[in-house]
Amino acid sequence: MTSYQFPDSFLWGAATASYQIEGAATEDGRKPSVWDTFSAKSGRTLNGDTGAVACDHYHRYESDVKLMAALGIKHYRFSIAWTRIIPDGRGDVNEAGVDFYSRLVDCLREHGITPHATLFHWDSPQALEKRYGSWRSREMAQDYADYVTAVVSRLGDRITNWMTINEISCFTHLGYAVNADPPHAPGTRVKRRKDIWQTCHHAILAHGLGCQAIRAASPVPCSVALVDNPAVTVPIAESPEHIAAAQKAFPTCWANGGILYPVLTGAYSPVLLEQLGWDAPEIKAGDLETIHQPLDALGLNIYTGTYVKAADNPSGYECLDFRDSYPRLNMPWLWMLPEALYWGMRHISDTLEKPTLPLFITENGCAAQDTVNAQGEVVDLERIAYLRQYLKAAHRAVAEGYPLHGYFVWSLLDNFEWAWGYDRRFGITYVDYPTQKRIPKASFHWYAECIQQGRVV
Ligand code: PNW
Repeated sequence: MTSYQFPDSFLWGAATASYQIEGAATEDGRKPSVWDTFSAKSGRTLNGDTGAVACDHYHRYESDVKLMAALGIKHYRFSIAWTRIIPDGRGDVNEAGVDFYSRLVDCLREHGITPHATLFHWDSPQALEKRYGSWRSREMAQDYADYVTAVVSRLGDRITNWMTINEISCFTHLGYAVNADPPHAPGTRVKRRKDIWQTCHHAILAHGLGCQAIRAASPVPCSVALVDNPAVTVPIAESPEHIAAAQKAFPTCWANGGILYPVLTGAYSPVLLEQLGWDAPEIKAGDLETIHQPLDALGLNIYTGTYVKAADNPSGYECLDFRDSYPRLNMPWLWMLPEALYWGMRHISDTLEKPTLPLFITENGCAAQDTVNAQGEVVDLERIAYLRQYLKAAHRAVAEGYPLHGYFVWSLLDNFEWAWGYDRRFGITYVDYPTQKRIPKASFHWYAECIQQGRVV
Protein backbone atom coordinates (compact mmCIF):
# COMPACT_ATOMS: atom_id res chain seq x y z
CA MET A 1 0.00 0.00 0.00
CA THR A 2 1.29 3.46 -0.87
CA SER A 3 0.84 5.96 1.94
CA TYR A 4 1.63 8.99 -0.23
CA GLN A 5 3.77 10.33 2.60
CA PHE A 6 5.85 13.40 1.68
CA PRO A 7 9.23 14.14 3.24
CA ASP A 8 9.13 16.25 6.42
CA SER A 9 10.87 19.06 4.55
CA PHE A 10 8.04 19.30 1.97
CA LEU A 11 6.43 22.69 2.17
CA TRP A 12 2.63 23.01 2.24
CA GLY A 13 1.06 26.35 1.40
CA ALA A 14 -1.75 28.35 -0.14
CA ALA A 15 -1.69 31.16 -2.71
CA THR A 16 -3.56 34.36 -3.59
CA ALA A 17 -2.94 37.51 -5.68
CA SER A 18 -3.36 41.20 -4.86
CA TYR A 19 -6.02 42.30 -7.36
CA GLN A 20 -8.05 39.16 -6.81
CA ILE A 21 -8.48 39.55 -3.04
CA GLU A 22 -7.46 42.96 -1.66
CA GLY A 23 -10.19 45.40 -2.71
CA ALA A 24 -9.58 48.88 -1.19
CA ALA A 25 -8.78 49.98 -4.72
CA THR A 26 -8.51 53.69 -3.99
CA GLU A 27 -7.24 53.57 -0.43
CA ASP A 28 -4.03 54.92 1.07
CA GLY A 29 -2.78 56.34 -2.20
CA ARG A 30 -3.30 53.34 -4.47
CA LYS A 31 -4.00 54.35 -8.08
CA PRO A 32 -5.65 52.31 -10.86
CA SER A 33 -4.08 49.27 -12.43
CA VAL A 34 -5.07 48.09 -15.90
CA TRP A 35 -7.50 45.72 -14.21
CA ASP A 36 -9.37 48.58 -12.50
CA THR A 37 -9.74 50.37 -15.82
CA PHE A 38 -10.56 47.26 -17.84
CA SER A 39 -13.13 45.78 -15.44
CA ALA A 40 -14.91 49.14 -15.09
CA LYS A 41 -15.66 49.16 -18.83
CA SER A 42 -18.97 47.55 -19.63
CA GLY A 43 -18.91 44.06 -21.04
CA ARG A 44 -15.31 43.26 -20.16
CA THR A 45 -15.98 40.98 -17.19
CA LEU A 46 -18.84 38.62 -16.41
CA ASN A 47 -21.68 40.53 -14.69
CA GLY A 48 -19.53 43.68 -14.83
CA ASP A 49 -17.62 42.52 -11.74
CA THR A 50 -14.53 44.46 -10.63
CA GLY A 51 -11.89 44.00 -7.95
CA ALA A 52 -12.88 47.24 -6.18
CA VAL A 53 -13.94 45.32 -3.05
CA ALA A 54 -13.07 41.68 -3.84
CA CYS A 55 -12.53 39.80 -0.53
CA ASP A 56 -11.80 43.06 1.28
CA HIS A 57 -8.58 41.38 2.39
CA TYR A 58 -6.95 44.81 2.73
CA HIS A 59 -9.08 45.38 5.84
CA ARG A 60 -9.45 41.76 6.89
CA TYR A 61 -5.90 40.49 6.57
CA GLU A 62 -5.59 39.76 10.30
CA SER A 63 -8.54 37.38 10.38
CA ASP A 64 -7.42 35.89 7.04
CA VAL A 65 -4.01 35.12 8.57
CA LYS A 66 -5.82 33.43 11.48
CA LEU A 67 -7.65 31.33 8.89
CA MET A 68 -4.28 30.31 7.40
CA ALA A 69 -3.06 29.35 10.86
CA ALA A 70 -6.19 27.22 11.35
CA LEU A 71 -5.48 25.53 8.02
CA GLY A 72 -2.02 24.69 9.28
CA ILE A 73 0.00 26.17 6.42
CA LYS A 74 3.50 27.40 7.21
CA HIS A 75 3.89 29.11 3.82
CA TYR A 76 1.74 31.72 2.13
CA ARG A 77 2.16 33.04 -1.41
CA PHE A 78 0.61 36.45 -2.12
CA SER A 79 1.38 39.26 -4.53
CA ILE A 80 2.29 42.90 -4.09
CA ALA A 81 0.33 45.54 -6.02
CA TRP A 82 2.70 47.82 -7.95
CA THR A 83 0.09 50.63 -7.79
CA ARG A 84 0.13 50.63 -3.99
CA ILE A 85 3.93 51.00 -3.92
CA ILE A 86 4.46 53.33 -6.89
CA PRO A 87 0.95 54.54 -7.80
CA ASP A 88 2.03 56.19 -11.06
CA GLY A 89 4.13 53.21 -12.11
CA ARG A 90 7.35 55.22 -11.98
CA GLY A 91 8.46 57.96 -9.62
CA ASP A 92 7.50 58.50 -6.01
CA VAL A 93 7.12 55.65 -3.54
CA ASN A 94 3.89 55.63 -1.54
CA GLU A 95 4.98 54.61 1.97
CA ALA A 96 1.35 54.03 3.07
CA GLY A 97 1.12 51.27 0.46
CA VAL A 98 4.37 49.68 1.64
CA ASP A 99 3.00 49.81 5.18
CA PHE A 100 0.09 47.50 4.33
CA TYR A 101 2.47 44.73 3.23
CA SER A 102 4.72 45.43 6.18
CA ARG A 103 1.79 44.85 8.57
CA LEU A 104 0.70 41.75 6.65
CA VAL A 105 4.19 40.25 6.79
CA ASP A 106 4.55 40.95 10.51
CA CYS A 107 1.19 39.31 11.14
CA LEU A 108 2.18 36.25 9.10
CA ARG A 109 5.44 35.89 10.97
CA GLU A 110 3.67 36.21 14.33
CA HIS A 111 1.63 33.18 13.26
CA GLY A 112 4.68 31.20 12.16
CA ILE A 113 3.86 31.58 8.45
CA THR A 114 6.66 32.34 5.99
CA PRO A 115 5.78 34.93 3.32
CA HIS A 116 6.47 34.17 -0.37
CA ALA A 117 5.89 37.35 -2.35
CA THR A 118 5.12 37.60 -6.07
CA LEU A 119 6.18 41.04 -7.28
CA PHE A 120 3.82 41.15 -10.25
CA HIS A 121 0.57 39.26 -10.72
CA TRP A 122 -0.94 41.11 -13.69
CA ASP A 123 -1.99 44.45 -12.12
CA SER A 124 0.16 46.81 -14.26
CA PRO A 125 -0.10 50.51 -13.43
CA GLN A 126 -2.69 52.16 -15.68
CA ALA A 127 -0.44 55.25 -15.79
CA LEU A 128 2.19 53.21 -17.67
CA GLU A 129 -0.44 51.75 -19.99
CA LYS A 130 -1.40 55.33 -20.84
CA ARG A 131 2.17 56.60 -21.09
CA TYR A 132 3.66 53.96 -23.40
CA GLY A 133 1.33 50.95 -23.67
CA SER A 134 2.84 49.12 -20.65
CA TRP A 135 4.23 45.74 -21.78
CA ARG A 136 4.23 46.78 -25.44
CA SER A 137 7.14 49.04 -24.59
CA ARG A 138 10.64 48.02 -23.60
CA GLU A 139 10.56 50.84 -21.02
CA MET A 140 8.25 48.69 -18.89
CA ALA A 141 11.12 46.33 -18.01
CA GLN A 142 13.20 49.08 -16.42
CA ASP A 143 10.22 50.63 -14.62
CA TYR A 144 9.41 47.19 -13.24
CA ALA A 145 12.98 46.75 -11.99
CA ASP A 146 12.86 50.15 -10.26
CA TYR A 147 9.60 49.17 -8.57
CA VAL A 148 11.22 45.90 -7.45
CA THR A 149 14.10 47.82 -5.90
CA ALA A 150 11.61 50.00 -3.99
CA VAL A 151 9.85 46.93 -2.57
CA VAL A 152 12.85 44.77 -1.77
CA SER A 153 14.84 47.55 -0.14
CA ARG A 154 11.89 48.19 2.21
CA LEU A 155 10.58 44.68 2.91
CA GLY A 156 13.64 42.53 2.20
CA ASP A 157 14.54 42.32 5.87
CA ARG A 158 11.41 40.21 6.46
CA ILE A 159 10.57 38.69 3.06
CA THR A 160 13.27 36.41 1.70
CA ASN A 161 11.30 34.37 -0.85
CA TRP A 162 10.72 36.43 -3.97
CA MET A 163 8.95 35.59 -7.20
CA THR A 164 9.40 38.09 -10.01
CA ILE A 165 6.40 37.67 -12.32
CA ASN A 166 3.37 35.38 -12.47
CA GLU A 167 2.52 33.50 -15.68
CA ILE A 168 4.02 35.61 -18.43
CA SER A 169 2.30 33.65 -21.18
CA CYS A 170 -1.14 34.37 -19.70
CA PHE A 171 -1.13 38.13 -19.22
CA THR A 172 0.68 38.84 -22.46
CA HIS A 173 -1.36 36.52 -24.64
CA LEU A 174 -4.74 37.10 -22.99
CA GLY A 175 -4.07 40.83 -22.65
CA TYR A 176 -3.12 41.52 -26.26
CA ALA A 177 -4.06 38.73 -28.68
CA VAL A 178 -6.86 39.14 -31.18
CA ASN A 179 -8.19 35.67 -30.40
CA ALA A 180 -7.96 35.89 -26.58
CA ASP A 181 -11.16 34.37 -25.22
CA PRO A 182 -12.10 35.97 -22.92
CA PRO A 183 -9.60 38.84 -23.14
CA HIS A 184 -7.75 40.11 -20.08
CA ALA A 185 -6.61 43.66 -19.27
CA PRO A 186 -5.59 45.87 -20.95
CA GLY A 187 -7.66 44.22 -23.69
CA THR A 188 -5.65 45.77 -26.52
CA ARG A 189 -5.87 43.74 -29.71
CA VAL A 190 -2.45 44.00 -31.34
CA LYS A 191 -2.26 43.73 -35.12
CA ARG A 192 0.58 41.29 -35.56
CA ARG A 193 1.55 38.07 -33.77
CA LYS A 194 5.04 39.53 -33.56
CA ASP A 195 3.69 42.27 -31.28
CA ILE A 196 2.47 39.72 -28.75
CA TRP A 197 5.87 38.06 -28.80
CA GLN A 198 7.39 41.47 -28.22
CA THR A 199 5.29 42.00 -25.04
CA CYS A 200 6.42 38.55 -23.90
CA HIS A 201 10.05 39.43 -24.59
CA HIS A 202 9.73 42.64 -22.58
CA ALA A 203 8.26 40.63 -19.70
CA ILE A 204 11.09 38.08 -19.61
CA LEU A 205 13.53 40.97 -19.84
CA ALA A 206 11.73 42.52 -16.83
CA HIS A 207 12.12 39.20 -15.04
CA GLY A 208 15.88 39.28 -15.65
CA LEU A 209 16.28 42.89 -14.56
CA GLY A 210 14.01 42.12 -11.59
CA CYS A 211 16.29 39.25 -10.47
CA GLN A 212 19.27 41.59 -10.57
CA ALA A 213 17.32 44.27 -8.68
CA ILE A 214 16.25 41.83 -5.94
CA ARG A 215 19.80 40.61 -5.38
CA ALA A 216 21.16 44.16 -5.32
CA ALA A 217 18.50 45.48 -2.92
CA SER A 218 18.04 42.56 -0.52
CA PRO A 219 19.75 43.22 2.82
CA VAL A 220 19.95 39.46 3.54
CA PRO A 221 20.43 36.30 1.44
CA CYS A 222 17.20 35.49 -0.37
CA SER A 223 15.60 33.15 -2.87
CA VAL A 224 14.67 34.43 -6.34
CA ALA A 225 12.23 32.59 -8.60
CA LEU A 226 10.01 32.98 -11.65
CA VAL A 227 6.44 31.66 -11.64
CA ASP A 228 5.61 30.02 -14.93
CA ASN A 229 2.64 28.06 -16.24
CA PRO A 230 4.16 25.50 -18.55
CA ALA A 231 2.07 23.87 -21.25
CA VAL A 232 2.41 20.26 -20.10
CA THR A 233 2.51 17.57 -22.76
CA VAL A 234 1.37 14.25 -21.28
CA PRO A 235 2.13 11.00 -23.13
CA ILE A 236 -1.09 9.19 -23.98
CA ALA A 237 0.53 6.02 -22.64
CA GLU A 238 3.77 5.58 -20.72
CA SER A 239 5.55 3.66 -23.42
CA PRO A 240 8.93 4.79 -24.83
CA GLU A 241 7.51 6.06 -28.16
CA HIS A 242 4.75 8.19 -26.62
CA ILE A 243 7.07 9.49 -23.88
CA ALA A 244 9.55 10.52 -26.56
CA ALA A 245 6.73 12.24 -28.49
CA ALA A 246 5.64 14.23 -25.40
CA GLN A 247 9.24 15.24 -24.72
CA LYS A 248 9.66 16.36 -28.30
CA ALA A 249 6.45 18.40 -28.24
CA PHE A 250 7.27 20.21 -24.97
CA PRO A 251 9.70 22.91 -26.28
CA THR A 252 7.57 23.59 -29.35
CA CYS A 253 4.68 24.85 -27.20
CA TRP A 254 5.01 28.61 -27.38
CA ALA A 255 4.83 29.23 -23.65
CA ASN A 256 7.65 26.76 -22.97
CA GLY A 257 9.97 27.49 -25.87
CA GLY A 258 9.49 31.25 -25.63
CA ILE A 259 9.58 31.76 -21.86
CA LEU A 260 11.06 28.84 -19.94
CA TYR A 261 13.78 28.19 -22.49
CA PRO A 262 15.24 31.71 -22.60
CA VAL A 263 14.91 32.05 -18.81
CA LEU A 264 16.42 28.67 -17.97
CA THR A 265 18.87 28.15 -20.84
CA GLY A 266 19.60 31.61 -22.27
CA ALA A 267 18.07 30.89 -25.69
CA TYR A 268 14.61 30.68 -27.21
CA SER A 269 13.95 27.10 -28.26
CA PRO A 270 15.27 26.77 -31.85
CA VAL A 271 12.26 24.75 -33.02
CA LEU A 272 9.94 27.46 -31.76
CA LEU A 273 11.94 30.23 -33.45
CA GLU A 274 11.79 28.30 -36.67
CA GLN A 275 8.01 27.97 -36.34
CA LEU A 276 7.66 31.69 -35.58
CA GLY A 277 9.71 32.93 -38.51
CA TRP A 278 8.93 36.63 -39.01
CA ASP A 279 6.73 36.65 -35.92
CA ALA A 280 9.74 36.18 -33.61
CA PRO A 281 10.38 39.15 -31.30
CA GLU A 282 13.18 41.64 -31.77
CA ILE A 283 15.98 40.66 -29.39
CA LYS A 284 18.66 43.25 -28.64
CA ALA A 285 22.29 42.44 -27.93
CA GLY A 286 22.71 41.42 -24.31
CA ASP A 287 19.00 40.68 -23.72
CA LEU A 288 19.41 36.93 -23.47
CA GLU A 289 22.21 37.29 -20.90
CA THR A 290 19.95 39.56 -18.82
CA ILE A 291 17.03 37.16 -19.12
CA HIS A 292 19.14 34.13 -18.22
CA GLN A 293 19.75 34.96 -14.55
CA PRO A 294 20.70 32.30 -12.03
CA LEU A 295 17.59 31.28 -10.09
CA ASP A 296 17.21 29.78 -6.62
CA ALA A 297 13.88 28.14 -7.38
CA LEU A 298 11.23 27.84 -10.08
CA GLY A 299 7.52 28.15 -9.37
CA LEU A 300 5.12 26.24 -11.60
CA ASN A 301 1.39 26.73 -11.88
CA ILE A 302 -0.04 23.48 -13.18
CA TYR A 303 -3.77 22.95 -13.55
CA THR A 304 -4.11 20.87 -16.68
CA GLY A 305 -2.25 19.62 -19.76
CA THR A 306 -2.49 18.17 -23.25
CA TYR A 307 -2.27 14.52 -24.31
CA VAL A 308 0.34 13.76 -26.94
CA LYS A 309 0.92 10.61 -28.96
CA ALA A 310 3.63 9.44 -31.31
CA ALA A 311 2.59 9.99 -34.93
CA ASP A 312 3.78 9.13 -38.38
CA ASN A 313 4.23 12.74 -39.53
CA PRO A 314 7.28 15.02 -39.99
CA SER A 315 7.20 16.25 -36.36
CA GLY A 316 6.83 12.73 -34.97
CA TYR A 317 4.04 13.65 -32.55
CA GLU A 318 0.44 14.74 -32.44
CA CYS A 319 -1.36 16.80 -29.76
CA LEU A 320 -4.82 15.44 -29.08
CA ASP A 321 -7.95 17.56 -28.67
CA PHE A 322 -10.33 16.95 -25.80
CA ARG A 323 -13.92 16.20 -26.61
CA ASP A 324 -16.66 17.96 -24.65
CA SER A 325 -17.44 14.81 -22.71
CA TYR A 326 -13.89 14.58 -21.29
CA PRO A 327 -13.96 15.31 -17.49
CA ARG A 328 -13.53 18.98 -16.83
CA LEU A 329 -13.83 21.28 -13.81
CA ASN A 330 -15.82 24.52 -13.86
CA MET A 331 -13.64 26.42 -16.37
CA PRO A 332 -13.56 25.87 -20.15
CA TRP A 333 -9.82 25.08 -20.11
CA LEU A 334 -9.68 23.05 -16.92
CA TRP A 335 -9.46 19.44 -18.10
CA MET A 336 -8.87 16.85 -15.40
CA LEU A 337 -5.31 15.68 -16.00
CA PRO A 338 -3.47 14.92 -12.76
CA GLU A 339 -0.54 13.33 -14.61
CA ALA A 340 0.27 16.83 -15.91
CA LEU A 341 1.73 17.63 -12.54
CA TYR A 342 4.14 14.72 -12.74
CA TRP A 343 5.05 15.26 -16.40
CA GLY A 344 5.54 18.96 -15.78
CA MET A 345 8.26 18.12 -13.24
CA ARG A 346 9.82 15.59 -15.58
CA HIS A 347 9.95 17.72 -18.74
CA ILE A 348 11.24 20.72 -16.84
CA SER A 349 13.92 18.72 -15.10
CA ASP A 350 15.08 17.65 -18.55
CA THR A 351 15.26 21.33 -19.55
CA LEU A 352 17.14 22.58 -16.50
CA GLU A 353 20.86 23.24 -16.64
CA LYS A 354 21.00 22.63 -12.90
CA PRO A 355 18.96 19.48 -12.21
CA THR A 356 18.83 20.23 -8.49
CA LEU A 357 17.06 23.60 -8.90
CA PRO A 358 14.19 23.47 -6.39
CA LEU A 359 10.79 23.33 -8.07
CA PHE A 360 7.55 24.39 -6.40
CA ILE A 361 3.95 24.01 -7.43
CA THR A 362 3.00 27.64 -6.84
CA GLU A 363 -0.61 27.09 -7.95
CA ASN A 364 -2.88 24.11 -8.41
CA GLY A 365 -6.62 23.99 -7.83
CA CYS A 366 -9.99 24.09 -9.52
CA ALA A 367 -13.25 25.96 -9.86
CA ALA A 368 -16.44 24.25 -8.75
CA GLN A 369 -20.10 25.24 -8.45
CA ASP A 370 -19.98 25.73 -4.71
CA THR A 371 -23.10 26.51 -2.68
CA VAL A 372 -23.80 26.70 1.03
CA ASN A 373 -26.15 23.91 2.15
CA ALA A 374 -28.86 24.03 4.82
CA GLN A 375 -26.32 23.13 7.51
CA GLY A 376 -24.19 26.11 6.45
CA GLU A 377 -21.53 23.86 4.89
CA VAL A 378 -19.91 23.81 1.46
CA VAL A 379 -19.35 20.19 0.45
CA ASP A 380 -17.00 20.53 -2.54
CA LEU A 381 -16.36 16.87 -3.27
CA GLU A 382 -15.13 17.51 -6.81
CA ARG A 383 -12.40 19.81 -5.46
CA ILE A 384 -11.24 17.15 -2.99
CA ALA A 385 -11.24 14.57 -5.80
CA TYR A 386 -9.24 16.92 -8.02
CA LEU A 387 -6.69 17.93 -5.38
CA ARG A 388 -6.23 14.37 -4.16
CA GLN A 389 -5.31 13.12 -7.62
CA TYR A 390 -2.96 16.03 -8.38
CA LEU A 391 -1.23 15.65 -5.01
CA LYS A 392 -0.73 11.95 -5.70
CA ALA A 393 0.95 12.92 -8.98
CA ALA A 394 3.12 15.37 -7.02
CA HIS A 395 4.02 12.56 -4.67
CA ARG A 396 5.08 10.40 -7.60
CA ALA A 397 7.42 13.15 -8.81
CA VAL A 398 9.00 13.41 -5.35
CA ALA A 399 9.24 9.62 -4.99
CA GLU A 400 11.06 9.40 -8.33
CA GLY A 401 13.58 11.99 -7.19
CA TYR A 402 12.44 15.10 -9.06
CA PRO A 403 13.32 18.21 -7.02
CA LEU A 404 9.75 19.18 -6.08
CA HIS A 405 10.02 20.93 -2.73
CA GLY A 406 6.54 22.28 -2.04
CA TYR A 407 2.94 22.87 -3.06
CA PHE A 408 0.67 25.91 -2.81
CA VAL A 409 -3.03 25.34 -3.37
CA TRP A 410 -4.91 27.91 -5.46
CA SER A 411 -6.60 29.44 -3.66
CA LEU A 412 -6.95 30.22 0.03
CA LEU A 413 -10.15 32.16 -0.72
CA ASP A 414 -12.75 32.39 -3.46
CA ASN A 415 -11.79 35.57 -5.30
CA PHE A 416 -12.06 37.80 -8.38
CA GLU A 417 -11.41 35.29 -11.16
CA TRP A 418 -10.37 37.89 -13.77
CA ALA A 419 -12.72 38.04 -16.77
CA TRP A 420 -15.04 35.56 -15.00
CA GLY A 421 -15.51 37.91 -12.05
CA TYR A 422 -16.92 36.30 -8.89
CA ASP A 423 -18.82 33.69 -10.87
CA ARG A 424 -16.06 31.08 -10.67
CA ARG A 425 -14.88 29.95 -7.24
CA PHE A 426 -11.38 28.51 -6.83
CA GLY A 427 -11.12 28.82 -3.03
CA ILE A 428 -10.84 26.16 -0.37
CA THR A 429 -12.65 28.82 1.67
CA TYR A 430 -16.05 30.05 0.52
CA VAL A 431 -16.50 33.82 0.53
CA ASP A 432 -20.04 35.11 0.93
CA TYR A 433 -19.40 38.41 -0.85
CA PRO A 434 -22.36 40.44 0.51
CA THR A 435 -21.30 39.76 4.13
CA GLN A 436 -17.62 38.90 3.48
CA LYS A 437 -18.10 35.89 5.72
CA ARG A 438 -15.49 33.13 5.23
CA ILE A 439 -16.74 29.53 5.33
CA PRO A 440 -14.02 26.84 5.15
CA LYS A 441 -15.17 24.28 2.58
CA ALA A 442 -14.87 20.50 2.96
CA SER A 443 -11.67 20.72 0.88
CA PHE A 444 -10.20 23.12 3.48
CA HIS A 445 -10.68 20.51 6.21
CA TRP A 446 -9.34 17.78 3.92
CA TYR A 447 -6.24 19.83 3.02
CA ALA A 448 -5.66 20.65 6.72
CA GLU A 449 -5.59 16.90 7.38
CA CYS A 450 -3.07 16.34 4.56
CA ILE A 451 -0.84 19.05 6.01
CA GLN A 452 -1.10 17.69 9.51
CA GLN A 453 -0.20 14.17 8.42
CA GLY A 454 2.23 15.23 5.69
CA ARG A 455 0.56 12.93 3.18
CA VAL A 456 -2.36 12.65 0.78
CA VAL A 457 -5.34 11.56 2.86
C1 PNW B 1 -3.92 31.36 -13.06
N1 PNW B 1 -5.33 28.54 -18.73
O1 PNW B 1 -4.41 31.75 -14.30
C2 PNW B 1 -3.60 32.64 -12.32
O2 PNW B 1 -2.27 32.74 -11.88
C3 PNW B 1 -4.56 32.96 -11.22
O3 PNW B 1 -4.52 34.33 -10.96
C4 PNW B 1 -5.95 32.46 -11.57
O4 PNW B 1 -6.92 32.85 -10.67
C5 PNW B 1 -5.87 30.95 -11.64
O5 PNW B 1 -4.84 30.49 -12.49
C6 PNW B 1 -7.17 30.27 -12.06
O6 PNW B 1 -7.53 30.67 -13.35
C7 PNW B 1 -4.64 30.88 -15.33
O7 PNW B 1 -6.02 29.03 -19.67
C8 PNW B 1 -5.41 31.37 -16.37
O8 PNW B 1 -4.85 27.38 -18.80
C9 PNW B 1 -5.63 30.61 -17.50
C10 PNW B 1 -5.08 29.33 -17.58
C11 PNW B 1 -4.32 28.83 -16.54
C12 PNW B 1 -4.11 29.61 -15.42
